[in-house]
Amino acid sequence: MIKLYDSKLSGNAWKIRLMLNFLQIPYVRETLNLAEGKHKEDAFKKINPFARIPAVELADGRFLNESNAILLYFAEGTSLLPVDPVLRCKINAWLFFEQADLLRFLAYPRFYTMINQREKHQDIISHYMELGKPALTHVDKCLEKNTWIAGESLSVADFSLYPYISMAEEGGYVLNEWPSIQRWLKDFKDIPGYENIVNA
Ligand SMILES: N[C@@H](CCC(=O)N[C@@H](CS)C(=O)NCC(=O)O)C(=O)O
Repeated sequence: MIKLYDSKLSGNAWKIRLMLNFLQIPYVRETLNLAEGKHKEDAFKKINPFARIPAVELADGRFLNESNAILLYFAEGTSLLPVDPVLRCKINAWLFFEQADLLRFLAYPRFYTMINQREKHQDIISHYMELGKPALTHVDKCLEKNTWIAGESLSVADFSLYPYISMAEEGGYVLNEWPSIQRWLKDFKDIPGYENIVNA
């Protein structure tokens, strides 16, 4: 059985649960409390040398890490990842964009809000939001033309971008500014196996 190492409120880990559910791949969870710091210990670094979640342990005992790399692993051979190299390149481009241009700028304002340190980190939050807004506008423009992030089919790119965009308002973004993103967020919630980040 596949084991997913996650934490309760991690959007990066939510990406993996959404895809495993969609693909109906059974898995068990080991949910870490990141505040306890177990992920920084040597034992966990054998699971993920980057000392972060998410990580996956395969049935044969090998490990996968980095959320988008994990998504690609599970999507291989499914409708979420086409065989054509140009279409794959288009999807991969979105995965790189998510890591470089979106993740940090959406996740940190939310994180500082969650740990009640918004005031302390106001400068970095404003800076990140200045960088995050044009990236969201880029996503919105693309979704004006396409049903899904990488075209007319649901793909790995949707699973990568959905969690942090859907939670952006928790960090102070106002998603009304991006109507096509709002339409896509609604559509994504209807995919098979969808579950909220906290499903309890
Ligand atoms: N680029 C990584 C980022 C993973 C990441 O930032 N994970 C966070 C939780 S969402 C974490 O484990 N943070 C703990 C730490 O950095 O100490 C990915 O996409 O998987």
